Amino acid sequence: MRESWLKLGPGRNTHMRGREPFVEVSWEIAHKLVADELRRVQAIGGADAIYGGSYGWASAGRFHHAQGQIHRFLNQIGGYVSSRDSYSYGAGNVIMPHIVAPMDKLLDQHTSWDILQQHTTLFVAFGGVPVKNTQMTAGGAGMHNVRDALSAMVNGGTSFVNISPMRGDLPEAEWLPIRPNTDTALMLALAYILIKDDTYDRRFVKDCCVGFDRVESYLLGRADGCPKSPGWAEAITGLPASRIERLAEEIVSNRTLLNASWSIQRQSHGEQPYWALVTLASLLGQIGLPGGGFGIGYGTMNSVGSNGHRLRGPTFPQGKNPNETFIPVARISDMLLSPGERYEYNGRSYTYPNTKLIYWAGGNPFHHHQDLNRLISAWQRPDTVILHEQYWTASAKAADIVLPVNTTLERDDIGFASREGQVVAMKKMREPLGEARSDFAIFASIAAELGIAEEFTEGLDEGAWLIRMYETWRAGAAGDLGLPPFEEFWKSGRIEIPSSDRPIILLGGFRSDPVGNRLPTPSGKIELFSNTISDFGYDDCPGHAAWLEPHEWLGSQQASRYPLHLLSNQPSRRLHSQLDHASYSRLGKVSGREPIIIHHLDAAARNISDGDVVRVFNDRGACLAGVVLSEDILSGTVTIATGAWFDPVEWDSQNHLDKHGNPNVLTLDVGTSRLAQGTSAQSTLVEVERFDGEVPEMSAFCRPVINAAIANM
Ligand SMILES: Nc1nc2c(c(=O)[nH]1)N[C@H]1C(S)=C(S)[C@@H](COP(=O)(O)OP(=O)(O)OC[C@H]3O[C@@H](n4cnc5c(=O)[nH]c(N)nc54)[C@H](O)[C@@H]3O)O[C@H]1N2
Ligand SMILES: Nc1nc2c(c(=O)[nH]1)N[C@H]1C(S)=C(S)[C@@H](COP(=O)(O)OP(=O)(O)OC[C@H]3O[C@@H](n4cnc5c(=O)[nH]c(N)nc54)[C@H](O)[C@@H]3O)O[C@H]1N2
Ligand SMILES: [Mo]
Repeated sequence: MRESWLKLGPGRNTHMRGREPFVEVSWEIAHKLVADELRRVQAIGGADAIYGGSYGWASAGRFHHAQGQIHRFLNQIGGYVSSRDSYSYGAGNVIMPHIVAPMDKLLDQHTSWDILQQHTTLFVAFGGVPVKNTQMTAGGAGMHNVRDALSAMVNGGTSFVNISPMRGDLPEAEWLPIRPNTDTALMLALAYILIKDDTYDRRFVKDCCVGFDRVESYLLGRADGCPKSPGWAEAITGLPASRIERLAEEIVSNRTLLNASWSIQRQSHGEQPYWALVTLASLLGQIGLPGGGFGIGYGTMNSVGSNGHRLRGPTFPQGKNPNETFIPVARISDMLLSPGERYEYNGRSYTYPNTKLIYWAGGNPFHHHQDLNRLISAWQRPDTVILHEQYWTASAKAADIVLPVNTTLERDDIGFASREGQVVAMKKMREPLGEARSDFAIFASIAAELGIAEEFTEGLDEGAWLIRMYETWRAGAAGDLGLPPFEEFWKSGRIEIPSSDRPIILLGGFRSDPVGNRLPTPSGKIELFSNTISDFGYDDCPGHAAWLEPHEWLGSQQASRYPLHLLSNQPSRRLHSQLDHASYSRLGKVSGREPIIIHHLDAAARNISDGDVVRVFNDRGACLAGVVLSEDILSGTVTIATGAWFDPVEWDSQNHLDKHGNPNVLTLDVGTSRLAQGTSAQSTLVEVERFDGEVPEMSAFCRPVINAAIANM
């Protein structure tokens, strides 16, 4: 427990979060204090006073998944404020159902690599197909197929074009180094050429789309006097108009797959690149053909493009949240800083609740959220912050009550992810370290304090829950697979789930019968123009795909002060911030700091050499990083991967230096638009200078001060 919280009570000295000693207490005291505090907060503010959005990955099987545990618990005690959408594809999640279909439906149907291999002759990748990202899948990867699939396609003669500020996103390809955040302009110009040259697919547009006229008028510049021509796009994207012209010819004359990473919608107006992608693919008319059309996420996770069985896994029942209040997940600082304030989301107006208590399990907001200095201020608002963790992450250091959780190696679980072809008996490898307990055991004890032990556990222990979950699944969702009973499964350790034998082609059914297989959009067709969105009246998300300037990019005014565009992509040596303290991640550091990739020319202009420690800064914050010089990044762009443990010199909101290199001290905390309110992390400008002073020692991986145990109170 944070010292002031324990000695003085909730809400006291909250500005000291992150810089005060902790005091160790027994589990019994901790359970009781948590239960009492939950009761107190419920009495003064109801479910609206408890933020339990608890976004994050954790790392577990189907039972110990922290999100399932915390949400079941909070549902049963009376509800909480939840979070919607994701940091992964917040903008995509809201825009796609309006124009094609929900993201999860689309991701589940992505044309499998074997079909692409047979049919695709040109693969155009906005944001590449970074193989580093396919090391994982939510729930656990099975066979890693993407690297082999890419090689097979290259060997089979498929051409690849990598449209990205970084060559390494798809090294097998021709590299078109695009200025960050300008993909929409390129896609619109390609669509413009298809219309101008009359090479677009009139039949597909007529049978499968609505709203072509409006888009045509916009592209040709009838509406705004500005044709979205290759010359127009050259000025924005930095790619030569002649190359854009040729690319338009190439996509028309090939069986072309147009892929977009998720990163390109994690930017201001992040709805637009996806709408523009769907618009371009519709004009091309290959949607629903084997190997043609669009993809949204080849190269984001191992499972995208696998031909594994689409199947829900065994589930730990969460029940229902009796409280309807939610926030779009990336609006957490806004919520904490502005209770009672109104905001727009997806066509409706909402009010931020007044948060008194944050309860988190399985996430690291002081890694994942944008503008961490702003988050520090926001984090001081609630009376109490409770967090379950395995490690002393920055978020744990900034909590009032930290409940130590055991790791995946210290408990039994069932491993499963859709399309990964297996279910795994995740057997405990050793006893938990120290007094760590599972999230389930912790919630069960707090539930007992609150008098609802039986509701939470249903009388089952962890082992009995695994059996129930497996058997319910075996008889239900997995009924067709003929799986063995639990005991046999557990003994065998792993069961393979056969691949699906039908070829999977994204939107193949819709293409062959657009009326019989109508899409879940209002028109049943692809909406190149959406009346629904247009009627929302948002100038930051109009009724069709449009080029809208990002808040920050190389073409904006701020670029004169902060001339480098900072990208923060997924790290190749870890999953987000997890195990950053372990040797594999630390081996990737440069001069002890998180690497920043800088182009030779940008470095030379600043007198910076390989291996230097630099200060990266803008008006929102500053961090140190270790320089990696490169020619494989567009000059004017720099990259720091996410996930270096946040390590401020001082834990207050005065924009202190982060000693380690977490890009989120620099990123912008503004919603993508009023439509989706997703994260705009990739729309960030910075400056970089050599750090000539004495480099401060890192403390990210040090424990906070923990005072001796208090036996009873
Ligand atoms: N600038 C920038 N920021 C980004 C992104 C970006 O591209 N740029 N990407 C965003 C994206 S897509 C994502 S998904 C987020 C990821 O953000 P997070 O999901 O918050 O990141 P993780 O590091 O995976 O955090 C998981 C935490 O759960 C803990 N944990 C593991 N197992 C358990 C368990 O069993 N129980 C409990 N209680 N805890 C456990 C781990 O120790 C770890 O601290 O980051 C987002 N942030
Ligand atoms: N190893 C590893 N793999 C992971 C994760 C991890 O933490 N570690 N996290 C997983 C999670 S939760 C998610 S959501 C996915 C995310 O998947 P993505 O969002 O697709 O992955 P990123 O690595 O953020 O971005 C991919 C590339 O996009 C490029 N890019 C960035 N901005 C732009 C732009 O404006 N235009 C263009 N054309 N390119 C741009 C960058 O060069 C970057 O390398 O990755 C998953 N895979
Ligand atoms: Mo993500």
